[in-house]
Amino acid sequence: MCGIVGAVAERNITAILLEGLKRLEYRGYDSAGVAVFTNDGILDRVRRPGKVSELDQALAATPLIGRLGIAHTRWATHGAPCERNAHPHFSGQNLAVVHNGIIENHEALREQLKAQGYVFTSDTDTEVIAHLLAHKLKDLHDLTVALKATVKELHGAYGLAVISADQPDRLVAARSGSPLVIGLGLGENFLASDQLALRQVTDRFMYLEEGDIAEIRRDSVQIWDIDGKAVEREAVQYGDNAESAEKGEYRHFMLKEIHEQPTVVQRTLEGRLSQQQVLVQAFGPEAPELFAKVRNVQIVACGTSYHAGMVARYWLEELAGIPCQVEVASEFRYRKVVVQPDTLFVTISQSGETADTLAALRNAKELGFLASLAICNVGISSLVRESDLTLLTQAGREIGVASTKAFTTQLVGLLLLTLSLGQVRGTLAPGVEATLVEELRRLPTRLGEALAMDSTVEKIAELFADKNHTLFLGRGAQYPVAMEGALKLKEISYIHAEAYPAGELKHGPLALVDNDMPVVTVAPNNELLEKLKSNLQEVRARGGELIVFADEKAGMSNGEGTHVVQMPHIHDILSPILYTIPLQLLSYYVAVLKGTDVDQPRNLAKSVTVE
Ligand code: HGA
Repeated sequence: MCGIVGAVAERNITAILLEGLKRLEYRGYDSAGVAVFTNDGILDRVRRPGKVSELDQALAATPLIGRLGIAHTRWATHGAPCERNAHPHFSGQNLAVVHNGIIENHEALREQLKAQGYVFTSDTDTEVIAHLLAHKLKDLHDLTVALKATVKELHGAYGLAVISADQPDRLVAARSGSPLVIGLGLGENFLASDQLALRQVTDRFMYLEEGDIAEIRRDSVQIWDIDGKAVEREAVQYGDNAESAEKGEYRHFMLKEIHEQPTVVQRTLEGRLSQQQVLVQAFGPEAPELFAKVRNVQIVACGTSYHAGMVARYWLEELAGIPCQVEVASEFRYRKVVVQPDTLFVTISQSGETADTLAALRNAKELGFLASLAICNVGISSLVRESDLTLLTQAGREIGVASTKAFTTQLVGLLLLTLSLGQVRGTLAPGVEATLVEELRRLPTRLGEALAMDSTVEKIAELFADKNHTLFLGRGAQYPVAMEGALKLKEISYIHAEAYPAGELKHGPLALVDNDMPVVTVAPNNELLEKLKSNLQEVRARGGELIVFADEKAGMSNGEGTHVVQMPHIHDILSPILYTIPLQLLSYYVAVLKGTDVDQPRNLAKSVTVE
């Protein structure tokens, strides 16, 4: 979703900006544009709805040649995807702005600026930034100083890049809730929302932190922090293969992708949270209006994505009070479905090309659903193209066939959906959204703590190497986590694994339990803990070996035949995301011990584009 590229150099920068946009295309967008301070001394722009290639063609016909410029790929949140709404936005002829994110107080600012005589030419929230900045410049004169004053009046999330024909010696930028990175060159410097966009011009980067303002000139970079204090940010140098399709220090892509989870969860949250709320428009400009009408949710997905949907059902009903059904796509598409009025149809897919999910979406269009929403990791996919609304997860490229980081980012997306629906419909309990927004902000750190247990889980894996069957148990929202744990183990270690809701144990599977059947359980510290503990006693009484991933406050400890791995404490709602991590690590290390082809397990494919 959305991308920013900027450059200040001694050479023509248009091709660099375009190449940067192309490198960000995979995120998904609906229009693109570029503004350049040309060698003729004017600020000029070209914008196009559709693909960067169309912008490219337009620029071939009307070249913009200059040494200072900004460019953008837009994924509309405020105003339809069309040329008029595409970035860069101008105020007058001398000031251009590109923006990622959402300005929540845009309506109030728009009214104020209109009253001051500013004329709006787009429906975007971004245009208010351009005019507000132009207004501040009248008194403050200096672009950097005016930007500092402007951001003080903005509520919401933004990554901003600005150029002015009056001060063409610099590119200025601001970050709050939407990432920006400065690319350092020799006698030239760059800016982007993701370093990937700049890898063709530099390998040295400086990441802006929350609240930072930057002034980037050809031969210098100055940064001020949220309190206005001049600061230095560390410059990092990457080797050739950072973030590319290389395993780096990791033995397998799967392990690399497991360890990327704090970063990609962080990215999935970026630009989608304000201080205390989820920004509903992150789901698209029509989302607030549509969400207000939703009375039911139908989720359809396959495999790991289906498990994400199962977790979401617990969240949607518990937090937002919205009835939710979840079904595997291959079943849904072939049965006669009764659709409740005002039902939002939600699909989940990493690739956005999963054949059954896509077919289910196409069928759903005939069935009278209110609207369709895709939670997907690939912006240029059929699922995204064919859905009314989209939330792109930002997991980056996932190469391991067994999905890991795509799953946890889907969960984050589904929790954002739950809070958005609850917010718009006014069904959340007081304070819940603010608490969970704060917890979501802390989530990457918690995931990092869970990943630090890597070597503990590696030891536990030894218990499985000679086993042929395993049982995974969970209660509540941990039941789908147990299902996902069992699926991972099956997929890559070829050990037969089944998941059960722990309460179902004595209704059948207990008959299988003996000392050859390890039982894996996830036990956060919630109101179901005592019931779960009783289930575990039932297993121990039959000689079953227990592996329990338990909250550090759950009061569980190692005993004969019981191996307890203490997990960092986390808010119960977020526990399915955290407890997924040790189960991923467990299946990974069991597979390594068994010597299977971890990244490309037998008989399986990454993107299931056939039925
Ligand atoms: N809210 C702005 C920018 C959205 C965005 O981040 N797009 O990529 C808009 O709707 O133009």
